[in-house]
Amino acid sequence: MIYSEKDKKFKRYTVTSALPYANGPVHIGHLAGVYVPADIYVRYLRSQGEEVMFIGGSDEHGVPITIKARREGVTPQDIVDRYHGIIKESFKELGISFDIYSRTSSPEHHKTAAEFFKKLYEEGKFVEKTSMQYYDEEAHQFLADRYITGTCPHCGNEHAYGDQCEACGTSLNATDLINPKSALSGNPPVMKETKHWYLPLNEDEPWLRQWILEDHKGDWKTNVYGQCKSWIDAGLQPRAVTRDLDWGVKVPLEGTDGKVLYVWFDAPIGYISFTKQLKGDDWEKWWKDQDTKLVHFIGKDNIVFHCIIFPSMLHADGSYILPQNVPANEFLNLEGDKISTSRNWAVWLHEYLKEFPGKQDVLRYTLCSNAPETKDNDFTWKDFQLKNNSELVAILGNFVNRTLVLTHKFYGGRVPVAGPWGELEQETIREMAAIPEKVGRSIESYRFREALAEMMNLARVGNKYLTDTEPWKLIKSDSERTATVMNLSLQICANLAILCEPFLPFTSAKIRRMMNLGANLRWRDAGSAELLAANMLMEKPELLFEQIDDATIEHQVAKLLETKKQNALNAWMPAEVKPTVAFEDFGKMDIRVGTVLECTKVPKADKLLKFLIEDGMGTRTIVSGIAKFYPEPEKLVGMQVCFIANFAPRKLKGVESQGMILSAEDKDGRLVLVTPSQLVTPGCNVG
Ligand code: B3M
Ligand code: ZN
Repeated sequence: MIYSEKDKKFKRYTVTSALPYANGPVHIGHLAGVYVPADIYVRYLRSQGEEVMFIGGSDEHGVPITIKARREGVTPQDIVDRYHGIIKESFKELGISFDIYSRTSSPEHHKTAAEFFKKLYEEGKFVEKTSMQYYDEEAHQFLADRYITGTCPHCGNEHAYGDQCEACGTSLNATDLINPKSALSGNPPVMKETKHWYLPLNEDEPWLRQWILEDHKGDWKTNVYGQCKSWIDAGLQPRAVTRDLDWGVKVPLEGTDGKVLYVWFDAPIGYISFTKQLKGDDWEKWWKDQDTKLVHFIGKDNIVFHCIIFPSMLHADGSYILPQNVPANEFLNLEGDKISTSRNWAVWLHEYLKEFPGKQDVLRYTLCSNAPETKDNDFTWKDFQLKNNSELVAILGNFVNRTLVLTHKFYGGRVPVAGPWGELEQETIREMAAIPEKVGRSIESYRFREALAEMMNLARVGNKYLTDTEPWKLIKSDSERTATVMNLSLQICANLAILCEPFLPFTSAKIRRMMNLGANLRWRDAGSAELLAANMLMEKPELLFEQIDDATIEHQVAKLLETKKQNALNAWMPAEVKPTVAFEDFGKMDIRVGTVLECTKVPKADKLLKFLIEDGMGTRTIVSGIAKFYPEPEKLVGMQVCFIANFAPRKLKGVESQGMILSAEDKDGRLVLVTPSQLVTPGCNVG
């Protein structure tokens, strides 16, 4: 029974999840924002016996993919083949239960997207416009925004892109950039005329206003509704749906070589073309029947595309339904910092799966309970450990395990016959019976954190019941009542198997296996205390969850710290040049070359090396703080170094140092001795 749809009962559900760009693997931000909630939703609907189709796939077009390919010296197809494979496999392993996971580089998709465009073109739904755009004369190519760099007019950053300055976050037009340069040839681009097709969104404003701001007031999430409202209130502009680029769906018109559909035009059509791949001739009812409920799961950066542009495309065609809801989440941060692919600041799904085998549900649980539903949220490894140890292990795992262990101990694994329910049992059953509807209502309103917490409450009810009745003691005094207690506890376990399935499918399958439940128990059965017949045999219990220890967590945190260090190195810049000095001032420094005669560690000083230097006039002792970088000082003997010969002598750890040896400090803080490129006479001057 669907709990929330008072006005309309839908016959079937088309559920889509944003198509990740195939230019990198999937990380926890994608999962928490889109795929985990979408999967919970569809698993729940299936358990409700609803007819559901869950669509996913890779978005394989767009400029970032062509740029990455160029950088690596491979084709865009190579890039998307690589990441499509990784993404598809890792989703599957996490139990994201797509009915199809396809890709937009497939011929079927190209055909569907081209036909969609063609139809709108033939019906005069586009506006044709010529405009001046940047062109690279050496590469013979129009330049997409990302292919132009230049100086940001707002902050002066010299590496701003044609669509955005990443230093100050301002969104730009390519023509705003000062000193624009082509990323292809490095040359300044020229302006050249080009023709494109535009979707006249300005004409869609009245019906969009009615449909989103009136009809869906109160049922779309406030973040989604708010973004749409500010777009519409600001006035919608015609939007180009073609680009000068050679990677993408070719514009299906004569004389349009070198033009493709804009990636945001073709990608959402992917939802439709994948449906055709999956359903064949039967595809239309999933997109054109008013009794189908269409729901798009996306991240917040995709709101305008799914709430305004794609609906306008569907509306222009005229034969499609529009989404009933577009539940978009905010962003998930990682350890207090924005997740970033380019800075490698992420927990990558495929790596997690390798490092935490069998722990898919722990990640699903953590991401759902922490999902950024109403505001940005933070993932920390400490919290991951806490959620596992004090919730999954201590509450859910503990209840199911205690129940099954006692059943084996007392009854050889068979469900005991219950006597009449007492007052405590009736109260417990009442609490249990109320939970499925609470969980269902929350899921249907896209409040997945709340839904998960309600599901866990059932395990809490179970634990409390065991604590109140203490069957491990009761068995000595009242075996009949103990049988009742154990029967009801087992019934609660069976209920948990049903209710946890959308969130924790692997755990649900494990409970079902241990309890011989089979797959036919569905949502409609939940809430009942008669799911298990007396004498049914339970398998030997295994732990549902294991403790995660501090060392495991520390290892993950250390990995992130290493990334931070690497990023700092990558961001390294030479120090600013000091104020000018006069030639005479430089001449005051007496820099010379000397040959190392002896080199030893200074006792009780980890940083210091003591050099004995042949300086042409005799020998001198110099102490230098580079011991950490030269662990075998004896190997320096015979080498020539540069030193300041007129440096005032000073005592270091009891040794008098008569000069200063020159070394270069590299970006990682390493000190490296400066040495002449050929052997020279000791004592000669450097200048
Ligand atoms: N490829 C954008 C993104 O990952 C995107 C979604 C397409 S959904 C049709 O942010
Ligand atoms: Zn800027």
